[in-house]
Amino acid sequence: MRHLCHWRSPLFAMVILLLAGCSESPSPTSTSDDDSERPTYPVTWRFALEEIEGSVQHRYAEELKERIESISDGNILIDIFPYGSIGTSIQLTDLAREGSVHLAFASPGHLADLIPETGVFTLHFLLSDNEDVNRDILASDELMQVFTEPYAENGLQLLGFVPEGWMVWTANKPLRTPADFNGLAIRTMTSEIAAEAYKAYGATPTPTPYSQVYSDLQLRRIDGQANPVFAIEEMGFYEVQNTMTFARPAQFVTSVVSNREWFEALPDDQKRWLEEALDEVTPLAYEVQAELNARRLETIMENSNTRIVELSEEEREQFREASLPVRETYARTAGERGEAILEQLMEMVDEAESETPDS
Ligand code: 6CS
Repeated sequence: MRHLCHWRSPLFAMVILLLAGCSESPSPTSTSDDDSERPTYPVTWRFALEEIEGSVQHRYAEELKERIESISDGNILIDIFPYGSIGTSIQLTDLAREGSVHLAFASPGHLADLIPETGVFTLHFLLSDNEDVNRDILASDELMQVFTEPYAENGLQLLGFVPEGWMVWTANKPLRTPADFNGLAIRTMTSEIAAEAYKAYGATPTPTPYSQVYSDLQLRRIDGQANPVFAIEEMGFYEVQNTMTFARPAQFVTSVVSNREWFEALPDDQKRWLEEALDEVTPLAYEVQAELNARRLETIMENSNTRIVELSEEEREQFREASLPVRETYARTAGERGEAILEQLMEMVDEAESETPDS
């Protein structure tokens, strides 16, 4: 596994104190359009990642940093905090909500206990099998609009959704049918709805922070986990699992967020720089994930004897059927607004697929 520093340490506590108290950046609420209150440039924005260096999120953050620093003529600097430097996904979301970091990634698999509507992205066989269809839906203003309020109610400004590739199951055996999950202790992301997806297959879901997955697999405290290929490679999960099953149950979707008050108080030029940079980075991130997922599968195959299992459409269909009741669980927990989002997403997928020749 690549370097991952541990945050349950005095160093972590110190970093949090530094973030909270000793910044040269304006506090999230201190900027204004009034010239007399304009920040003294350069201003530093802190961007917290749920993934380590070299990951999709890291590449996204580097591209954003390059663009912001260039559009702003060096007036805005971005400090990137890769995973392991300041906390787990849930801790990063808390830091963004309180304004200690300005920007962060917040993946629905962890976020859905706080914002139940986002749990829709943990549902299996909901989005299209066509990744381009999913890319366009996830980048659409229509989808952004329905999620803006649920994020805002929790102190967050939603800045975009980013797909990071198909979830791939790893275990020490192929997972060809729901029966293969029977009693399997599978690590899931930490929200309840993320666990429900695997309960539906008869598994024993074990919600666990990302940083703990490698050691839990190694110690046989869990039997399997799900993540995109790039993550399986960079986190070393393939070193402690012998089989990867490609069932394409769902895309790994994450969201980019900022502290809401900070975003609303940004001077117009800074807001424009941020929005312009985000618009440029989103399509690029899609290419980055495709390239990283393909290249890292080769790395895994070169460096190990990992068995690769690709499910047939008939095999996938059994999982699709078993997954459907979880949509009702989602609708119950995410309420009326969540249910409306689920229906809207299904309609968007149907419509986009009917307009896409090869889907
Ligand atoms: O499995 C997880 O928890 C993590 N997986 C990825 C690909 N990104 C961040 C997330 O926390």
